Amino acid sequence: MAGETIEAVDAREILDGRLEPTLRVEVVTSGGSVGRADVPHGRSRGANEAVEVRDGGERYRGQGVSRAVRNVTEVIAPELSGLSVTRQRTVDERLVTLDGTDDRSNLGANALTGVSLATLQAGAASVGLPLYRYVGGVDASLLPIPFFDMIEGGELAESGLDFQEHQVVPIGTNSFESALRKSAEVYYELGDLLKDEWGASSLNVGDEGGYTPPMDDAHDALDAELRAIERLGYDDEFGLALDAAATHLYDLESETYQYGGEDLTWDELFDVYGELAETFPIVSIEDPLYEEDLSGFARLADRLDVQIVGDDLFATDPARVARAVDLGAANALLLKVNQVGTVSEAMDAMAAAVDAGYGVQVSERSGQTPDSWLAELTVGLGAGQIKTGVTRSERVEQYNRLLEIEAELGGAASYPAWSAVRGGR
Ligand code: 2PG
Ligand code: MG
Repeated sequence: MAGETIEAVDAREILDGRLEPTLRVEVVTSGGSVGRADVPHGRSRGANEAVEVRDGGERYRGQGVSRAVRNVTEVIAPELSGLSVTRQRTVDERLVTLDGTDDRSNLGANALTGVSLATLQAGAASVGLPLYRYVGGVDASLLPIPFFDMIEGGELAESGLDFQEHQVVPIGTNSFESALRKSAEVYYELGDLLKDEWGASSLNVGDEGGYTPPMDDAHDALDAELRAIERLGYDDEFGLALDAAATHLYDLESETYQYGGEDLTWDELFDVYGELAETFPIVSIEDPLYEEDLSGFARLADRLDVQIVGDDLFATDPARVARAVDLGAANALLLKVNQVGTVSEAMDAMAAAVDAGYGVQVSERSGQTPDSWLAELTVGLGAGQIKTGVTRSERVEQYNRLLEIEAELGGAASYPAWSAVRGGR
């Protein structure tokens, strides 16, 4: 049976969870199958990410995406018409060629990401499979360990904390359902504790639905999380983690990190991580250093027995992953499709990481919608780790979809041991 071909590609401007414009792209096939995808948008972005096209001007303070929409409907759509919808790589290569730039700034990483993901969805629909099974085949059964950003700082909140995310990680349960339930209980308990000790304004949430207590020391955030876990008797089932997002703490001129009201050298910042890792049950640190310090990432991965995740470091770019892997920089990849622009390139970045024995954590952006392709893709790729915030519907829908997938899989579903999926093992 000949597969279905792409008949139409459409796009519209919609708003994400921060009420900021983004694209919703729809691919329709010759057989009437429909694939739809919403494009995520980051705030704490790295310099090596593929570039979005935004309108500028006054509309939506310059953030409108009508130009990117036209790039989809007028430039991309006619070129994809007639291609087999299940030939994802052919479609993605066509998108990259059509754009013609290294940083995707011509048609826009937002336009490319939407078309690439909507093609993936339409491909899955055309063969009657859920996305996770279409991507992962009959073997797709590994649920991810979720990283919950329960206390926010950095670019994503006004708490006063330097690090961006202080995460709680259920590494000792035996199903996704119990991991989610126990994490939710920790979230309630943490809310009570923060309200008592740091005031009711702590309960205001940041971009990813985590609390924003008026703290300025990571010790306080991690300590509150740990005590909430202990009060519930879950000590053996949780670890803690950080996204330092240190690119945003780094001052290029003085070559120091602005942390705790001081300018820290690499060695001083390293001591901060060393001390935190000794004091708290930290299992993973994302972007502990700024995005170009590859040798620093290698030294940290060597010296600390925790997972070191590269976000801005890799920007989901297969070439950057290959270069870093050669040096032993970090030991896990944060995978964000829109950092690179197409699903195939993100898969190439993952393959390079997995080949080197690195862990892989599939990640949201701080701006997204309830479209749950992220949950599907994570299971399809068998990554074993996901990061998608805490509360707010655009995050909770990912968890709800993962619950459904686990139930659909029944006895075939597996929830990983941390030791089996972590980087740096
Ligand atoms: C990060 C992300 C998501 P943003 O730094 O990891 O948590 O932030 O999407 O704003 O880049
Ligand atoms: Mg990050």
